[in-house]
Amino acid sequence: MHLMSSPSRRILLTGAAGEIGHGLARALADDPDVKVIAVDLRDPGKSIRKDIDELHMGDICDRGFVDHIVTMHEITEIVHLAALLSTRAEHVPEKAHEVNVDGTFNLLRIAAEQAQSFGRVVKFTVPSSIAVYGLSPQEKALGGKVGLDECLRPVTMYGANKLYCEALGRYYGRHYRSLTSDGPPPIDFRCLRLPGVLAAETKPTGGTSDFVPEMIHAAASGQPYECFVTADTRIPWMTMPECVEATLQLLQADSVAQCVYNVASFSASAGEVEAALKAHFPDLQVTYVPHEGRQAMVHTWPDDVDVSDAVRDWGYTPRWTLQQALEDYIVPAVRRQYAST
Ligand code: AKB
Repeated sequence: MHLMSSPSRRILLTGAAGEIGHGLARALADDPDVKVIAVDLRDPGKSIRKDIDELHMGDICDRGFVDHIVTMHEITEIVHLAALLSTRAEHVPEKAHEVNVDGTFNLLRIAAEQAQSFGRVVKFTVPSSIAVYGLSPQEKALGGKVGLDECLRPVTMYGANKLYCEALGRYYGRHYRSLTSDGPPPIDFRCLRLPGVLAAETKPTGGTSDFVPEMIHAAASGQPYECFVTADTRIPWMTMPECVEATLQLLQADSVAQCVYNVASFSASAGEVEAALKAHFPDLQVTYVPHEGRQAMVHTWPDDVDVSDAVRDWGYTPRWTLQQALEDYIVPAVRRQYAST
């Protein structure tokens, strides 16, 4: 929380109650030049309240609600995290489209109007996902790193929503009203395509990459874990501190050559994570009972992604291997978490 009267960066943080929202709010809390105006449908809880300046509970699809907040605070940046993740979205695809696409469009439109009325560009940052990929079984079998523009054939509502929002953001950020406008586009759009994200402090819900975070939380709380994908299911990962750090790095970079960047730290299968976790939690018991639909979704996601654009353009550095991530962050943090509950 900041006492300074008018911080020059006024950030609207949507989806503040989610896992990344908590981490970002914490990381921004000590910057006296930043005011965080958090938005979520639900109360983010006590732990985040000390880190934010204001909380507004409401729906990002409600134009009047968002318009009022953006105008009242002369918002300079939007970090838009609110979304329905891939598994949840498959249960309610029309609702997912409303939140993931209409919500994003609403915010982009309001940000563009805000930029035009105050004569300055509004920065807009949003996470995308490896769900934008849709590898065929043959492409998946090849393994290895997939590039930014390869295999973009999402099979899920969430992946389709995210791929479209990447394009929509690129339009607002680079090509807005290209036939009639002679000024710069109103939005500085930046997007991180995230892998599975591993947080020790919070449990994920609604995602299809949840099998590894769920396994970690089961290990730390002494519960057996029934994994909904096969042991050889492999996707790229990063930890929550790395995700927050990369988001801040992208936000703070002066200018960026591309609108969308892949990030990830390591690639690991469910079975490799189980083996690595057993070095810390030898009693962990995992059984593999694949869920046909969720397995099929993850099977279209790459084993790994090419992050070289982010490394070159704004200094992204993957920090940890699986073993280092467990030793340096995940295991100590989950142990603390379960010791205090
Ligand atoms: C999900 O599983 O839906 C997300 C993602 C990979 O974007 N964690």
